[in-house]
Parts: sequence; C-alpha cells; structure tokens
Amino acid sequence: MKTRGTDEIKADYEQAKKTYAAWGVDTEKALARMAERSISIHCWQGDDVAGFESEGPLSGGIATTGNHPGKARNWGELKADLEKALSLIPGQHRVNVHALYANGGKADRDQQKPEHFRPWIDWAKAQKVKLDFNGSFFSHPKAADGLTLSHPDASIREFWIRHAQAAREIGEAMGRELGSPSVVNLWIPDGSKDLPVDRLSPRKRLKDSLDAAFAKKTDPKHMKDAVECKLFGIGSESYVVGSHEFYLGYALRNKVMPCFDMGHFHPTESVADKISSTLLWADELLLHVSRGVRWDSDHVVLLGDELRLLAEEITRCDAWSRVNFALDYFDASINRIAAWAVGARSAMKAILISHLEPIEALREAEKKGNFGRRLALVEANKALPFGAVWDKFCLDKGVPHEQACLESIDEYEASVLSKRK
Ligand code: RNT
Ligand code: ZN
Repeated sequence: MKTRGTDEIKADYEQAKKTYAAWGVDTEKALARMAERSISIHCWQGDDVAGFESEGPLSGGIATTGNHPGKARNWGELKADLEKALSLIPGQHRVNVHALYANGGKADRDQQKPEHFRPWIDWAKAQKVKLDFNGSFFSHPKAADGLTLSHPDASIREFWIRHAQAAREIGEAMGRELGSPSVVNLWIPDGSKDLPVDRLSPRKRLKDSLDAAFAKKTDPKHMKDAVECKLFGIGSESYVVGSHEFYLGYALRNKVMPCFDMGHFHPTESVADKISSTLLWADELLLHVSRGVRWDSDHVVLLGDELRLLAEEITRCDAWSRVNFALDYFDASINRIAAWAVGARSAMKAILISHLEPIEALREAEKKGNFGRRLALVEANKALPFGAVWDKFCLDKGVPHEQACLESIDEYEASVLSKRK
C-alpha cells in the first residue's frame, strides 16, 4: 500500500468538488458546516467500561467480550490513549465521562462531588474540550441485583437518588467551568430476566426516584438532563423498568431530554425516524450513537444505512442545534484506539455525507411525486466521491487522512499499547 500525499488529497478533492457541483452540491459549504459539528466521545471505550474504582466486573446487563492486550489501566494511560484517539478525529469535540471514572480521590457514588473529577476538568481545559457526564448505576455492590432507582428497598433507592443528584451537580460544575452545558445522562439497568407479575410498581418507584433526583433546579446554561431508555439487557430480557414509553413520557412532561441509544430498540426500528416526531414535542434530545448486532447493543459504529439516515435526518430537519450526538459503544476484542477512532470517524463521515446530499434534487423529485427518481437519486448519491471530501476535511483539520490513520494506529500499538503487560 502506498500512502497518498497532500497533493494527491488536494487533487482528488478538486475533482470531487466538480462532481458534486454537477449534482448541485457545494462541497465548500459542506466543509464549512462540518466545522460546526461537535460530537461527544465516550471515555469508556478506552478500558472496556472498567473505570477507576475497583477491579470488580462490569455489571448491569452490559458486557464486553474479548481481551485484546493494551487496554488503559489507570487515568494516566486512559488520558494518553484518549489524546491519541482525539488526534485521529477531525474537529473540536466533547468528551463524555462516566461517574465510575472519578480521578480526584475516592468517594462512594452517593458522596461524589465535583472535586472528585478535578483532573478531568483541568485536563479538558488544557485539551480545549468540553465535558459531558453520566451517572453510573452499575458495577457496584448496591446494584448487584440489577435494581437501583426502582429498588423495592427504600434505602437502596435513596442511595441511587443521591448518586443521581451528585451526577447532576458534577455535570453542572463541569459545564460552568468549561463554559458549555454538560449533558448529564442517566441510564439504569433495572429490569427482570423473566416475566414479572407487577410491571407497574417498579415504574411508579422509578418515577418518584427521578422526581427526587430532578427536584433541585440546576442552571441550564451549565447542564442539561437526559434519561435513557432500553428495550432489554442481559438479565433484563423480559422487562425493563425504564422502557421507551416510560422515559419518553417522563421526559416530555418534566422537560428533560429523552436519550435514544441506537442499540436499544427493536432491530428494524429506526432511531432516525424518531428525530422529527420527538423534536415536535421536546426542545432537545440526546442520541447514543451505537450499533446493535443481534443481542448486543454496543458494537463499534460503522458507516451503514442506519447511521447515514440518522445524520441525514438531523441535517434535513435542520436540527443540529437541538440534537446532542454522543457515541456509546465498547469493544474489548480489538485495539481500543482503533475502536475509538473508527467509530468516531464513521460518525463524522455520516455527518459529512448528510451535508453533501443532493437535497434540492431529492426534494424536487419528492414534490413531483416522482418516487422512482427519488429512489434512484438516493442510490446515485452513494456512488458520489465523499471519500475525497472526507480526506480533505481531515487534511484541513490537521488529522491523518484515511490511509495515514491506519498507520498511526499501528504505530501507537507497537510503541505504546503492546508494552503494557
Ligand atoms: C447501556 C446504555 C448506557 C451505557 C453507557 C456505559 O445499555 O447504553 O448508555 O452503554 O452508559
Ligand atoms: Zn447508551
């Protein structure tokens, strides 16, 4: 393989620019719009959702498989790996932190304070990234039976309510210090393996717990609340307390954001289709961009139809200012920098493609009722040379283009990851 140089990237781009122009698409405009797009990169791909608290196993119905050598074992390594991954992702992005990644001293989840995340905040300032935050309602002795905010035992519920309150306070502090509101997402694993007789009581308890967690007003300039639904998990195959209907209803009534994870719906159900309908009722929403494969909801994101359609829908609805776009996947079987970079770059590619869509031609065909032409255009669009525009975008942002990215990942594996024993 011969790695292409800057001149070749530029020449290919000039050619692609002409091709797109013939389809009525301005690639310069698309590149300018890309500069405004910022996605939230999850910290938890770096160490298989292990976190910094204990050696305990991942729980809560989510799982990683594989044992590729070189995973980050502490804050120093995670920070280095995250910096490496960010250097491979074009654009200025956010970093998404989970509560089990406290790096400023130890405290149980219900006692966490912003100071326990001080190194994250200082690092974010130095890196010029913004932070988002998540409560961690798993991998903890008080979540051992898979129940948290809906637990029948009031003392356990109260512990997790305090954790949710702590998470909101930490997110608010992050947002205040970094000058951009943190999205604070709550996902809980609560559910049951087999058919429950009482589906109602846990949901009533969850509602009350959320009411208590959200009772304290926070400043929307510094943080925004989100709640994440799920269809099923490992060990919660028959019933999930925080289902889609539960959280959509809760979010709309209480003016918090619904979070749609692409791996948390029936396999043929499209999250893209939820954008236009939800944004008629909700001010903003959070997406967990992921890839479901059979029972698993968290494969590394790839540039498939689902991801493309998601980005296209947001662009077509002109909704980027109301959609928070966050990655959520974890793969322990491959080089984790590759997982991070490939997934994030695929997401950015989908966004780029959405800005390169020959939308005028598509809208015109649709308006005229010429659906054969509309379908043909959708397919013709797939053959347009977006890859040349993508490489130019990477070049403009000072990030390795597609071929160079592969080399950069291999080099880091050889010089850093493979040395970790
Ligand atoms: C789990 C949810 C949740 C987690 C992360 C670690 O099914 O998707 O968002 O993946 O918070
Ligand atoms: Zn998720």
